[in-house]
Amino acid sequence: MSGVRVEVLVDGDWASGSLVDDVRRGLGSSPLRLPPKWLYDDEGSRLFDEITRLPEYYPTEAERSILAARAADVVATSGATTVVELGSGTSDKTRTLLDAFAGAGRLRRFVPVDVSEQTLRDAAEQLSERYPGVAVEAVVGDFTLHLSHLPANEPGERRMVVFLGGTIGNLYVEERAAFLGALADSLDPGDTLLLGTDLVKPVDRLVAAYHDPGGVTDRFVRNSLAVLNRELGADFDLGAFTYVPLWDAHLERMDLRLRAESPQHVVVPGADLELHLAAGEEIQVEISSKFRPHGIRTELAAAGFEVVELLTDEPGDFALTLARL
Ligand code: AVJ
Repeated sequence: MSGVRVEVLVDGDWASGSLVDDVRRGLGSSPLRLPPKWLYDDEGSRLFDEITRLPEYYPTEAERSILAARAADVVATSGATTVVELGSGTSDKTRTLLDAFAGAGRLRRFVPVDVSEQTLRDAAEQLSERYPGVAVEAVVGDFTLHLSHLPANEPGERRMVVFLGGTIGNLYVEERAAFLGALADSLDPGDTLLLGTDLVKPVDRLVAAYHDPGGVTDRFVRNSLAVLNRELGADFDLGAFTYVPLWDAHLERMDLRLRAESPQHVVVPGADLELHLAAGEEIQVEISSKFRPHGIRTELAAAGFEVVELLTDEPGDFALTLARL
């Protein structure tokens, strides 16, 4: 018998429901923006995977190196027996952490949470085989909406929520506060959060990480328009836009945009929307916030978390923070 259980909290159709609301809200007002969640259809997920292997894109390797060096330590300090992973995807990097848990004989349950049902099911089966005796309770859901559905602690046990890759940087500062607050509400005292955040660094390296010469990141960001064409019957001309990766020095975030090079008239029938873009007008497709240790501590403290360990890789490019409620 397989030790996998899957709970489905979102509609099986990837783009159903909130895509329309998100597009109405984001493209129905100015400045124009699209939530980054919609970058990850099958093609987007494939392109993102390619990004993580680009030499310029340092965060994946940096985070992996911290996990490789410190996972055993994190496991011991957390005292957790359940690991919940938000936005788990293939749970690739998480294996290092789960191996350390399993090696310490501590892992009872793994709860991967992701919106991509098929990726999640495949990962859950593989993980269940790799860790026999561990209950894999996958949740197909949106981690910004479904935190209250996480499985409860058994008496005397603790959970650790892991949120890796720097994905929290996709959220605006007020969204981050709401997310961390909701997470704190769904956890018990003693539960921990392991949070990956990319760190502020010289602008040339930041921009290079989002502007690879082979144009993979360009295709990834541009794919958002292809998603709207396919899912909502829109008629965006993908070639009429230029990819613009900006470093916003004031807000300390990468700001990834698509700029219309000439006036564009676009219809989005599925969202009952008509757009008139002026030449030079931009759509913000993703932000990727960069952090400083002090800011990480402050934002976590505001939600009620206390930082236990703030670990960085050797060059100080990326941070993994273990915080306890
Ligand atoms: C998956 C959100 C962490 O912000 O670096 C990479 C996404 N976008 N290149 C990031 C991304 C363009 C990535 N996160």
